[in-house]
Amino acid sequence: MHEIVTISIGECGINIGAQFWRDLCIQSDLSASGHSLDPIFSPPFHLFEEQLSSRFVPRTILLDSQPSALDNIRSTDLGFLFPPNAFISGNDGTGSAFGVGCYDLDLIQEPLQNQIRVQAEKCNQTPNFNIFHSLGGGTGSGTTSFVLMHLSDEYQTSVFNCSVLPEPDACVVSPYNCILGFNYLIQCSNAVQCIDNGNLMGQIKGVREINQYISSQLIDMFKTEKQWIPKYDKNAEYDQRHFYHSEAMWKGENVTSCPFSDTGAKVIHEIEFGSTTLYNSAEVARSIQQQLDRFDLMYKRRAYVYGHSRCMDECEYVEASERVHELLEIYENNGKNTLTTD
Ligand SMILES: Nc1nc2c(ncn2[C@@H]2O[C@H](COP(=O)(O)OP(=O)(O)OP(=O)(O)O)[C@@H](O)[C@H]2O)c(=O)[nH]1
Ligand SMILES: [Mg+2]
Repeated sequence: MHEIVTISIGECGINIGAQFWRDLCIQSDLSASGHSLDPIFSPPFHLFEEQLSSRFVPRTILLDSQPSALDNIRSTDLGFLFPPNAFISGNDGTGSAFGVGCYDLDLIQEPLQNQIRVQAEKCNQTPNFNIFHSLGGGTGSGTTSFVLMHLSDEYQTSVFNCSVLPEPDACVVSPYNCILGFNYLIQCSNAVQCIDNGNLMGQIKGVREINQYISSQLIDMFKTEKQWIPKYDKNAEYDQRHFYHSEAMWKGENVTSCPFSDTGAKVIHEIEFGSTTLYNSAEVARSIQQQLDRFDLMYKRRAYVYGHSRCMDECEYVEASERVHELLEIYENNGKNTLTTD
């Protein structure tokens, strides 16, 4: 089985990553510093690297454009779980701008690329990658897009994204970040689990509790030996890939407490992992459509474009909108009569 290197990007990605590793340590009988509490039981080797004296270190990188979220993790007991070089941060943040997160990476680009290489070299074969991030933040959308391009250029392996869609009252430019980020997900990711923050916030009180819910799903998926992430195929034609990616666009739902189960959206594909079932259905398109509608409306008026477009070419807005429209058309055709927008 391929090892999996997990990259947490931006505040949301780092918070979800922290919850994921904390829960995984508990379930794997590891202390918060990664020491085995039960020598007979081994944690999943594809997620942890074993070091001397029964210590297990997550195969992970935590990355942000500013230090605060990383400092928070360092100040908890998890600060001992991750080695110092797993933390990579810039100084200034992105000001919620995709373009800054994607193209203005002076401080973090080299350490990031080095650390990805170091992690990959520790694996027996080229690892798969797993990225946790929001689509509403400038780092979560923009820097993730940079990482996706880098992985696609250098590693040609499978990439899974756990992508948190912005809630309706997220930052005003979040629809820009979201759709610009989707453009790269469609081109470079093999499977995307879309987490609908707005929907979850209506069902679960507290961000920590939401992260616990997300983490429980991710652990179900990643502990399994199932090779469920679609394989990278560098020879696939763009059209095939496009369809392939849309086939692999998941909306994670826990069958026992599924907030979306009564919508009647046609299920295109479904996978079960323990108590978690992932559905690929037209339902996911509804949340993306809402972001796209807001994106198109704002861009038509060029609202906030001036401040938001630092470092990037404006034609990316047009390209991103076209590509996401194309994706949603595929869903509309697959889940006829089920795709309605409010
Ligand atoms: N589920 C969940 N959502 C979060 C969390 N933290 C932030 N978000 C959501 O993420 C979006 C904001 O993105 P952030 O991750 O804070 O931004 P960033 O990636 O650090 O990018 P910057 O704009 O550069 O700060 C909003 O939709 C927030 O509601 C979290 O811990 N859990
Ligand atoms: Mg941030």
